[in-house]
Amino acid sequence: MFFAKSVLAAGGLATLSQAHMLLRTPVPYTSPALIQDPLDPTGANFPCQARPGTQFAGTPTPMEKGSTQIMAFTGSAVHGGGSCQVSITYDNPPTAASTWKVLHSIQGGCPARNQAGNILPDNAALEGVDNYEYPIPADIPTGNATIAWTWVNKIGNREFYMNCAPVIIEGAEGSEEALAALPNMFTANIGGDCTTVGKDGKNILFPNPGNSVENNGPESDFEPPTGNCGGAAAPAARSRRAAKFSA
Ligand SMILES: [Cu+2]
Repeated sequence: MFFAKSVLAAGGLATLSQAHMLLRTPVPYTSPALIQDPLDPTGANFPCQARPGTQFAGTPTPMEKGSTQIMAFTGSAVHGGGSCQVSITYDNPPTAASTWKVLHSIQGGCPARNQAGNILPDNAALEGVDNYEYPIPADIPTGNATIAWTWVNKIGNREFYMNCAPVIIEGAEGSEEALAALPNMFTANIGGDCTTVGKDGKNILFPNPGNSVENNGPESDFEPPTGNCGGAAAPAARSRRAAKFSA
C-alpha cells in the first residue's frame, strides 16, 4: 500500500514542476545550464543536457589522482533512489560521440539511501540528504576533463538523468590504457536499445559496474535493465558494503 502511494506521488507530481535532483558537488558547468529534468527521451541533449553547439563553461575543480572525492546533490525528488554512476571523459568539450569511463557505480540508494519515494515537501533548494564517495584512480591520465553524474531512478517515469562538472585531474602522468580498461558509462531511456521499462520499483544493476561499487538495499530490489545494454551480466549484488546501508 505504501509502495503504491509512492508510485502515485512520483508519477502524479512529475507533470508539475518538481524539484528533480541536481548535481551540487563537484561544481557543475554553468553552461549548459543545469535543468531540473531528466535528459530528453530522444537523447537530443545527451551528454550533459547540452544541445548540439552548446558552449561548455565553468570553473574546473582540481582533483588529485588517488584521492577520494565527494558527490552531493540538491533537490527533493529522489524517486526512491535508484542507481547512479560517476564517469569521466577527457573530450573538451564532451560530445554525443565522447567515450565516458566509469569511476564508480552506486546500485540502489542513489541519490538518497533510505527514501521510499520523494522527500516531501517538494523543495528545489534542499541540500541532498546523502553524500557519496568515489575514487580518482591513481593511473588515469591528467588534464582537463568532465565528470558526469548519471542516474536511473527507481520509482516513477522511466528516465535518465545526467549532470556534468568540469575538473582538472592532477598528479603524475597516467596512461590511456588504464583509462580504457574502465567500463563504459551505462545509458538507458534516451533513444537507444537499453531501457528500464518494466523495472519501476527496482534498482538497476549495471551490466558492467566496474571495480568501485556501492550497493544499497535488499537483493530482491535489484534487476538488470531491459534490452541491449552492453557489457556482461552483473552478478547479483554480491559486493554489497553493508556499512553503507544504515537501516
Ligand atoms: Cu524526477
